[in-house]
Amino acid sequence: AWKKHSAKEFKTKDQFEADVVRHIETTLARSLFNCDEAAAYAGTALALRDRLIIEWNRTQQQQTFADPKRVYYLSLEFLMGRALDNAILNVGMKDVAKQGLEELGFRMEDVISQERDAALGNGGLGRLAACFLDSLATLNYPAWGYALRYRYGIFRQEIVDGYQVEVPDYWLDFNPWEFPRHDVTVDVQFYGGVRKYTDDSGKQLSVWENGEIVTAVAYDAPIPGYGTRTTNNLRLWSSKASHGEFDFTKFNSGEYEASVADQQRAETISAVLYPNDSLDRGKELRLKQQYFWCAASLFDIVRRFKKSKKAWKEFANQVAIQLNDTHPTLAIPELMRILLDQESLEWDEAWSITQATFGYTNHTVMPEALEKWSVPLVQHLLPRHLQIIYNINFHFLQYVERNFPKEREMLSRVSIIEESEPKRVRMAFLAVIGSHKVNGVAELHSDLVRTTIFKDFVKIYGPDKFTNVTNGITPRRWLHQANPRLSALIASKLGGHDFLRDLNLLHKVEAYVDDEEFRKEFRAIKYANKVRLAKYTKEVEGITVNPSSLFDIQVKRIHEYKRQQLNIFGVIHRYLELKAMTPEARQKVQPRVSFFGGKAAPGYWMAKMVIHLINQVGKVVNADPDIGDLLKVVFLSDYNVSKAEIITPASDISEHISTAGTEASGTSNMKFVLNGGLIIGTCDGANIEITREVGEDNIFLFGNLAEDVEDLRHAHFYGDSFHLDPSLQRVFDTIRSGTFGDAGPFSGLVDSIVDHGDYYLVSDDFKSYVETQGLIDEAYKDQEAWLTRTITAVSRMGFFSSDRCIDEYAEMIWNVEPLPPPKMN
Ligand code: 26V
Repeated sequence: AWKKHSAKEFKTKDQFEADVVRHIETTLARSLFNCDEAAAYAGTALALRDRLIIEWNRTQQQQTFADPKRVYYLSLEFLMGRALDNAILNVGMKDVAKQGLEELGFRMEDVISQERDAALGNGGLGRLAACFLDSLATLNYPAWGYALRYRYGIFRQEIVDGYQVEVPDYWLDFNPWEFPRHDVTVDVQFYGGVRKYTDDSGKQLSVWENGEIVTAVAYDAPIPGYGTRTTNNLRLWSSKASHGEFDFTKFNSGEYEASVADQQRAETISAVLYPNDSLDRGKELRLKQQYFWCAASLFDIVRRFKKSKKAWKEFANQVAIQLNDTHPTLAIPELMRILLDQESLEWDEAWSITQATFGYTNHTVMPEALEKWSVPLVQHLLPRHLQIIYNINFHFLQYVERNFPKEREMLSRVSIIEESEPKRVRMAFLAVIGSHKVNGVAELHSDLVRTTIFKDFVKIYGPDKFTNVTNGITPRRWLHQANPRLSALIASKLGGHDFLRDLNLLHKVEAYVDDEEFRKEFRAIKYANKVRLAKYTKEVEGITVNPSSLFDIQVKRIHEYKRQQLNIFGVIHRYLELKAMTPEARQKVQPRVSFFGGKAAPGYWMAKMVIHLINQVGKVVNADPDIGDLLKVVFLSDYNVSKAEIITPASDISEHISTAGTEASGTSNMKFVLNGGLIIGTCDGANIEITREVGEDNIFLFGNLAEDVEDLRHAHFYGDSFHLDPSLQRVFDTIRSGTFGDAGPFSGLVDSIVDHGDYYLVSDDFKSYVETQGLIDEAYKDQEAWLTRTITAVSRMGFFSSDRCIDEYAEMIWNVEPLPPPKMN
């Protein structure tokens, strides 16, 4: 009943065309006669935006009027990618736009690819947030995202001499999707001090004062749902000096330079996305970003709540705030500060409101990624918040002491304050204590959360506070948009595109697994997608690959725990085996292309050396006349969301091979299977649930299990002398001999395994990895059986929609209901 028929309302292709032309000629002041693809993109985006804005405004009016409980998703990262294609799809104008553009002499694909990615994120955590916004709008939940408007998103990656070089990503040149709200500002304070005073009624209060003020300015972006008029809001905060252009007092007294410097210092806060996704370096600017964003968002949320004139006890019935990892944890003491110092609530009432409001999602159990801020730094930057944190800790520890009088050692283990030198605030503990629910992102991960990092807290609060919500992906972008032909094939059999809103309907595809016509088209689609990637690879990386080869793809951030090194060692092993074969033996070999892609954090040496090794191996292997098409190695530079849309549908096999227990979920694993590829993977993250859904025959699992990791690590240090599989030894010898260029840069990689305990268990899993790749080669030769497996797997992927995931959050964590979309008239 909530379906809309916007294509009709949005009139005809002629009107669409007229709008595009009008925008090109007036808004952009360009002539149609020298209209290039960039101008065509701009005109199209602006024309579409006009339609979008109407639904957006109505949705917001509707939400203001109905005043339902809203969800606020606080995430420092939203890896949105391109907006145009998604907006066209979601407002139901695909055909109109395509035809209109054709008449103007443009191909839709070319126009769409003019847009720069909005790359405000590092990897999985940021892309998950973007999928969630899509699902929240599609399911008609009243929801806002809050983040920072970074001037620079994640860096662009260039490969120079086989090494990663980072180039700034200035993405705001032309961004038709954001709307500055110069009237929506919040003044945010830093530094200063706390003064205690007694009010008229004799109550003791605190005030934080004499700090430095920076102004947050709101920029809004519309988030259209698919097949609904609901268009939600993503609000990004930009920082500027509180006195506007420059400080007039300073300016008038001749300190022009100082006033400009002040201005720049303020703008630095939202200048750049931190390109790390694991190592926490505790930089002051990062803490400033976090507080700036939390304070502005909380002020905005509280302002909206206060308009409704409801009592404070209603706050958590009107507001659900989800913390995407610990990055927004300062929102907890900030809400306490507002309730205590500005609204004069008593501690207990303020605390119960706060706890009922927040939910916290954990995305990693790896110790080096858990945020801990030094107490002196917090004291300096946020003196009032430190007091509140100490108070929260005091109340919490008292509770623990009362309930577990015999376990005094527990107190120091669970304290928010780590007794190190200097002392540090454990943000994850603060997030757990200040939230009513804590969730992990896949079953194994949520189990590890409960049994490792938050074990004591399960005992303290009981098991119900901890839950699992397995991640998902939006089928709009990751099926329909990335793989339109597969989406069309499925639609032709299922009688329409309803599966894009209810992905469980995919199960009906399984009925066609033996349908010859269906199989033929399914196979042709996969081949076409491989041809497209081959073409891209030739154009961009200058490497020729044969689309009939098995396409093996590993694209994700480069990290030791994700084990791209295991993959490239396996590739080297394959190369050595091929070299040792007779020409006759080579005839029987399954040709393969190994694709890699992903960014390394700029300061992460090991990750950068992995990139270098991949490129060096590629140079040698790709030029070896003995090898020809039997093996090619490609590093796809600057992996991002829009490139993922080309890469994902082209895989036969994708690699998700993290050390068991280290990858919280993974989401690209879901994308690849949904697009008709199979997985080689470890028993880690969501791979386990994917196996349960698609069946053990339709996935290639290998390697040690999470439960054995600790013992294996121990054995590396204390066991009998370290012994390497001979084939891995041979790989290392080959690297050391200089076959892939100067071995110097690679010594760290090899030594980390041979001399430094092989923390990620590459040596333990190597043999089983190589054997499993052998099974894949054999299985791939039976193309019919392979096709059956891929079709079966696709039909069983319904569970991994982010729509399912968002419904689970809504029910188990937020207690929110959808709001019927606005009526149009
Ligand atoms: C941590 C840190 C630490 C301090 C420096 C900046 C920074 C930035 C991001 C992070 C978060 C790391 C956690 C993360 O990205 N986890 C990934 O989340 C995905 C979505 O749940 C999941 O699929 C991946 O398995 C998980 O690695």
